[in-house]
Amino acid sequence: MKKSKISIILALMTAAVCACGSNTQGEEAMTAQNTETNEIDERCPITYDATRNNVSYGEFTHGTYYSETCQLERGYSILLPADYSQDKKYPVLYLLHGIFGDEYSFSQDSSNKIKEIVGNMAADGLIEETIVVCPNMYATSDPDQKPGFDSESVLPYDNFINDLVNDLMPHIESTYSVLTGRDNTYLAGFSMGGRETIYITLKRPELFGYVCAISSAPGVVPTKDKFMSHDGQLQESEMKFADDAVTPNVFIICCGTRDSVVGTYPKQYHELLEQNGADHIWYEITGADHDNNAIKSGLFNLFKQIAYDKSNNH
Ligand code: FER
Repeated sequence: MKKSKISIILALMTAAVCACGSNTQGEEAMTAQNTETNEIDERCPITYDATRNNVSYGEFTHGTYYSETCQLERGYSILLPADYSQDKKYPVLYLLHGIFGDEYSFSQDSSNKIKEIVGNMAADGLIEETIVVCPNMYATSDPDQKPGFDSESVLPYDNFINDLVNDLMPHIESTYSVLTGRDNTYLAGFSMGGRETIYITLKRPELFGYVCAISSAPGVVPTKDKFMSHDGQLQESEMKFADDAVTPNVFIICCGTRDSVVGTYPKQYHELLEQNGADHIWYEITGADHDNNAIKSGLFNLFKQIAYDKSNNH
């Protein structure tokens, strides 16, 4: 056979294998290999952030709730599983955006692959089908107030703990068919959302069993960076759980090694938590900047730890 013919046949065979979707032996082997341990994978494996043609993914929709905290009607995006049904109950992940973001930051950026990661991991039976709620984290009662790099302009982010706990979570729990309690309630955030994730987790650890703070912004403790001076939500010695507190089953702090925005602040949080005896997992994503590589990694590893912990401990 001529060389050109052979290469055409090879190309067709490769295309046929690729078109088969996820149920190739290779991917199944990868699934088993990657997810039966609780080891961290620095990068979200391709098999989890890829669109598979045999999986139905959920879609984001938008909802509103009345916030007593802000005295305003406020919005959120929500990712319901494709076959969401009132006859089932689902765990919920609250996912917090970065500075200048809003409830559309995650839902309108298809590159973060949230739908795919959650859908693929559920399709493989690793995690339960999970609802993802993306709030607007700027909890102000003044509709004209805008975020910025000064103490007053970031206060509404620090106020989000009140809006989340007192207004949004009760709304979600009474509106959707959700499992409640800390083992079914997860919290994650990126950058400014990572900072608030750490703060909320330390303040209210009884509410969230599984937590991941990705590329967290400075300001949990006092510091000055290239953007502003931070008064600090907590003193360094307070960066821990209360002595008698129940603590998260999984608390991940992670960051890219090339983060050009928050630099080594996440590592500093890790070191403070370690010094103060607060249990957590710390890892770095080699080569990742302040970007979706870090987000995909954090979300994948959060769900992987949830899968492992729930099948081994809970
Ligand atoms: C800061 C550095 C980074 C800061 C916020 C950020 C409020 C947030 C970045 C992001 O959300 O992407 O000093 O102060």
